[in-house]
Amino acid sequence: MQAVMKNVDCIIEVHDSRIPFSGRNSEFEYTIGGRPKILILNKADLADMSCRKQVVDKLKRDGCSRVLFSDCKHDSTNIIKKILPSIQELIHDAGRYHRAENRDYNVLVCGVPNVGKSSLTNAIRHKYLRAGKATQVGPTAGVTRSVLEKIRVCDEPLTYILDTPGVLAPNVRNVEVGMKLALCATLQDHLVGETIIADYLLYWMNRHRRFEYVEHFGLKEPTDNITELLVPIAIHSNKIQKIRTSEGRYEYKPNISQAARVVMAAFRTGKLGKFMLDDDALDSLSEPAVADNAGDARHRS
Ligand SMILES: Nc1nc2c(ncn2[C@@H]2O[C@H](COP(=O)(O)OP(=O)(O)O)[C@@H](O)[C@H]2O)c(=O)[nH]1
Ligand SMILES: [Mg+2]
Repeated sequence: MQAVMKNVDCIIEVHDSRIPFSGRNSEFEYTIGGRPKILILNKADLADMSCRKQVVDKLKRDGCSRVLFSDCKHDSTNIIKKILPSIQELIHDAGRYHRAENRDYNVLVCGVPNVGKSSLTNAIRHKYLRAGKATQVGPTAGVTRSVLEKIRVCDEPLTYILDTPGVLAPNVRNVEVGMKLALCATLQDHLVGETIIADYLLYWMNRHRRFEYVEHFGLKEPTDNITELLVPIAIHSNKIQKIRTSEGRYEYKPNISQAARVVMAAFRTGKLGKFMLDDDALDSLSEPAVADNAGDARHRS
């Protein structure tokens, strides 16, 4: 990525709207060397947008002056149309001193795996050229495998997007960040373990009093025991495994990891509602500077 950087006029960093802070790699700022950058928070269709303003304010404070939310699946807000003009304006304002003689624009799209870089490139290309998919899209982390694809997305002005595979390693500061990244499928599931990811989701939902899973999976009441959630799901969705015992008999057991995959799929397709997994980063901001008594009590609880 560093090698192609000299021909790049602008960077689109793509990340997942449900985790606007977790996993983004600040070291990357050194690599882009002051080039104009736009941050696209994708999968907005799956994100709880009620704290959108707080998210944008915090990102601005952290140095991301241009932030757009996108949804490549439906583009209900028609944001795809606004991305290219926004980039062209940024490039124009930045002066392109190092590539002023070139008439074409090169935009590098980057971000951690599976946040929708290829989907976004395809959506922009489709908007301007009415062309089909130029870059492969996949549900699992790490689908774009070749080193770099240069894709023409617009003729006037001639604009190319350089789509990278997930060469940016997510910045996993702590276990919780790792679990959020795994839940949003930016890490491959088997690296963390399906049951552990589902258990984190259950913990997160209970902590936030988000009990949509109770009704969705037909439970009687909330639970904080992952087995109590997964066993009925396995039985109900016929995820049963045949196991041979040491005495040579066969036993049938609920397949817990397949049930965990059902839970993750429900989360990842929005069936459990919309989420802002990074709201803890926002809470600390909205904390009053001088805590009143009620605030203290809230904090202790
Ligand atoms: N719900 C939703 N899914 C998306 C969106 N954009 C991409 N996806 C899905 O996310 C997965 C990864 O997309 P892809 O473009 O391959 O990600 P990349 O690895 O960053 O290039 C695919 O299954 C896409 O269909 C979006 O805005 N909303
Ligand atoms: Mg890709």
